[in-house]
Amino acid sequence: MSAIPERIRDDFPALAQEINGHPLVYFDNAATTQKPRAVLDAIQKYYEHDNANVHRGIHELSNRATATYEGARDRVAQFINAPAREDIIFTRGTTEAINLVAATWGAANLGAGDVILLTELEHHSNLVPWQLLVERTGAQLRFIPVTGDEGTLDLSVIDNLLAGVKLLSLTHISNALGTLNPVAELCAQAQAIGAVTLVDAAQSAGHLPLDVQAIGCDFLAFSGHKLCGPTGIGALFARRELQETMPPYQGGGEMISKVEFHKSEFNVPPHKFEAGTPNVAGAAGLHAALDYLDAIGLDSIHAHDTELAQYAQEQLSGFEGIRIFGPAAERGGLVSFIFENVHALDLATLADQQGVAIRIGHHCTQPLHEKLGVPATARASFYFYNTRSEVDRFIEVLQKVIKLLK
Ligand code: C6P
Repeated sequence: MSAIPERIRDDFPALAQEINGHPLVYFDNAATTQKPRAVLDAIQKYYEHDNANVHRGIHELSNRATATYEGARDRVAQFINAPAREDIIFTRGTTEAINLVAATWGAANLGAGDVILLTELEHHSNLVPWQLLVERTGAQLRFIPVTGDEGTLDLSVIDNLLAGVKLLSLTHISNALGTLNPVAELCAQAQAIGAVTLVDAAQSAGHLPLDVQAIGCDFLAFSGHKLCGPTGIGALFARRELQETMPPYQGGGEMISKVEFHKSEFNVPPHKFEAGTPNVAGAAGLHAALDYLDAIGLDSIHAHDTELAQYAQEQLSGFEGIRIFGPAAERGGLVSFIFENVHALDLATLADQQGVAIRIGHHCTQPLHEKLGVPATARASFYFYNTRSEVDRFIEVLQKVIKLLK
């Protein structure tokens, strides 16, 4: 097991607390991650020293705020190896990024009968925006099926599924099952037939090295809060050629170059897609988070997370009456499960009483859960600050809880 937690655990003030008289075991990292001091300090420093509005004033503070915001754009571009800083549009997170693509590129390019190919693994954020677009345009949805509890994509009929597809939009890592999808291969196949591609990297950004040029996608979305950054900021990578063809998302300040009473001219991309005062403090925090993660190393983080998931899966498989979901290999750092005759809500509530934080429910993948035939699963999701002894504690708590509930 890697020595990462030993080195960095003290950087996270929230992890040092007790919950219900027990040391916190935070295994809800797929929902949101805890924040290191470097991120908290960057946000505080911004508000204490540099706070102003961006792109407007000629005064010192406004220049500093602009430098903070635009510096974060450079940092995001570098983090995902985008060809240019202009490829990065700041959003509130993954959800807004995907809605932006649906409302702009989708509305301008998809019409009646056009096919949008998704997978059965998708989070509601990569499903509902397309359903809304289908209602407006008459386009249609098609799904790459999952094989079963192991949650891998059934790619045996991918050529048939790709026929006539205009957009392929899929998750990189499933938040519900942990499946790591072969996004580069699928994007290449989709692009070979002229389709545009979007990768939902909400669960992969900050968890493994991301390279949009190696993946070869046209769009990629992620959230800052899932990689040690603050809530309310995320990014959309959008290839510049596509941005040029996309109508604006929202109207307002910042996104215009000239406004008359009856019409307006728009700012150049990516500013055209960033109406209103942006989340500068969020950008400062995101920048600090990316620096923090790169100093540890994304390869090491991925190895650590998947090792913990593997270990947890092994320990869980010793329980009687357990059903474990997700693939054995090619996976992210989480494990989902249910117990026969045990309500997931009872399980999570009793675990919380012992200081163990896990998530239960459909994890915003209701259709997937329907397909698996379960209303809810329990999910333990790991990050680089979690330890093997926390997994041991989690297993010990589960043993107690299951005994109590059965
Ligand atoms: N999944 C989870 O507990 P936002 O809310 O915009 O930051 O991220 C949305 C989102 C999109 N795609 C995937 C694959 C996700 O996992 C998420 C967020 C959280 O699994 C909250 S439901």
